[in-house]
Parts: sequence; structure tokens; C-alpha cells
Amino acid sequence: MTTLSQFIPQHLENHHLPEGLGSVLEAIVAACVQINGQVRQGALAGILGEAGTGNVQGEDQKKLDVIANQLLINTLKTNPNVAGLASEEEDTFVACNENGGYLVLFDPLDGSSNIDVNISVGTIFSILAKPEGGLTTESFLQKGRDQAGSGYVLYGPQTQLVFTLKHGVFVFTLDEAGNFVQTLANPQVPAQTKEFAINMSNQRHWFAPMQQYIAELLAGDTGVRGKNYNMRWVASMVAEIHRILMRGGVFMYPQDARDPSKPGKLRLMYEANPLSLVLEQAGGASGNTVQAMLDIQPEGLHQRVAVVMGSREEVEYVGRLHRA
Ligand code: AHM
Ligand code: MG
Repeated sequence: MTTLSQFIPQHLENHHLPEGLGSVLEAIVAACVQINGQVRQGALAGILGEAGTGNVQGEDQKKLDVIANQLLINTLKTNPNVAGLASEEEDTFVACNENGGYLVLFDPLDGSSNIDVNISVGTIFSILAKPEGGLTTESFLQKGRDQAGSGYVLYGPQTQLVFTLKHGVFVFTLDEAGNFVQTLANPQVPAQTKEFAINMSNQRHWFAPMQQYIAELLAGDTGVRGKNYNMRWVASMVAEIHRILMRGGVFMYPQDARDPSKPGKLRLMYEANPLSLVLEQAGGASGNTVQAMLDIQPEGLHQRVAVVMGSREEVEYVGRLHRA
């Protein structure tokens, strides 16, 4: 039984990674253990429901969105390695410690619509090395491939931590004493799948290639794909990506015809990029239908992006339909 505090120093040493990176990861996890405590209590702590506020993206905030955000900010600010942070729930970046070598971006509680109905939610995080010089928004606008590490904590039937420091993917489960214990190393996303995830209620807004793709999947063994597909939609991206990490699948949130200023619903910097790095490290693939997710040059902290990620052959198939 390897605990996270035993694993991290060993992993850093094996791969010649800086201690500061391990310390930042531990700080994020410490905040997530506190978030877990709040999520588990729900109505008992009076923390379900709306906060009565909105974020910069015009979304209503839940009380737990605000609490999770504050727990992460408070914990990261006290870590000397953290130079700055950016959050789904903060308009602009937050400066932390001048001498810190790392930046952290996070979605404090992803899957907000599921909080009040006791369905899995999660925290997503991305760790970047801080570039030289003063801290500006540009310091954060690094390609996903340049992340120093990323991961998520899934508050589901079990609370699990999944992360990568770019040397494989590791899965830890929170025990009753509050310690993360390693339960899996290097899960691999199968290259092929028979399972897809998309919000079908948006179908009438999709562009032609996505219409064609989903029609092919729905045709099952009577269509060109020659096999039957199953569908899942949790509406918590963390839970969908965890399912895909465990047994394969393809997850999509495409750009559609509704609002040209919004290329998709999900955010590049603290949703798509960190989860794409985890999946790529596990042999999966991820893109926006025309480009690999991790190669996109970010232009804004809250930039939205179309998402197709999961089993490699399926992601490549969707890409081919879009290029045809
Ligand atoms: P959130 O960060 O406000 O929770 O929004 C992101 C979530 C994802 O977890 C999920 O994949 C998607 O939004 C669900 O969208 P929909 O409401 O269209 O089902
Ligand atoms: Mg989110």
C-alpha cells in the first residue's frame, strides 16, 4: 500500500523532477481533501443550492463552487512554490508568491449541475512552470503540451485522485483516515471503443460532420461502422473522462451553430488541456476536430474549445470526417 506522500518523493527522484512540483501537487490535493469533506456533507452542512452570484462567464455559481474555489485559493496562496493561479470562478488571474516557480489553473468543482442531485463532480487542475519575468495573463497562455502536470479529483462513490507529471498516469483512492492510497498505475485507454458520450439534446445545432458521425454510431451494426454503440452522459466531464480512462470511449462537446463567439462549451485551460494530458499519457487522444488539443496556442484564460477525446481510433475517425 503506497500512500501519496510516499509516492511523490520517489516519483520525483525516479524522473529527476523538481521538489517544488511535488509540493504544488500536494497542496492541490490537500485542498481537494477539504473540498471532499464539504461535498460529502452536502445538505448536512447547509451548502447545497445557489450562491446567488455569477462568474465571469455568465454562469450561476453554486455555494459549493464558491467554497471549493476559496479552499483552493487559500491553500495555494500559502505554498511558496505557487506564483499565481487562475480559476473558472475568478475573472482574472490571482498573484500568489513572487518567488514561486509554478502556476496552477483549475476548475474547482466541475459538473456544477450535478452538485444538488448527488451525482459525481470533480476538481480539475493544470500545473505550469512560470515563465521568467513579471506575472501577466500571458504567463498562463501556454500550450497544453507544455503543462508540467495535470489531473483531477473525482468525488464519486469513491474519492479518487488521478494525475500525471508526464511520466505515466497514477490513480489513488482516498481511505477512511484521509490518505490517498495508490490503487492503479498506468491505466491505458483502449484504442477502439463501442461507447460514446455527447449531449444529444443539442443535435439540431451541430454542424454536418458531427451529424454524420453520430448518425453512423446510432445506425450500429446496420451502418458503415458495423458495430453497435452504447451511450452515456453524466454531465460531469471529470466522471466521463474517468470512465474513458478505465474502459475506453469517446467524449464530445462540439462547437455548434448557436453562438459563433463560443467554439464549444468547455474551457481549454482548466478543463480540456489538463484532461487531455491525462488521456494522452494513457494512450488516448484529444482534439478540437481539426487540431490536437495540446497543440492549441491559448489566447485567453477562459477560452472555450470544441472537444473530442478518448479512444484513439475513434478520435481520429471524427477528425477525418471533419477534414473530408
Ligand atoms: P461546469 O464547469 O459549469 O460544471 O460546466 C462543465 C460541464 C462538464 O462537466 C460537462 O461535460 C458539461 O458541462 C455538461 O453540459 P450539459 O449541461 O450540456 O450537459
Ligand atoms: Mg467545469
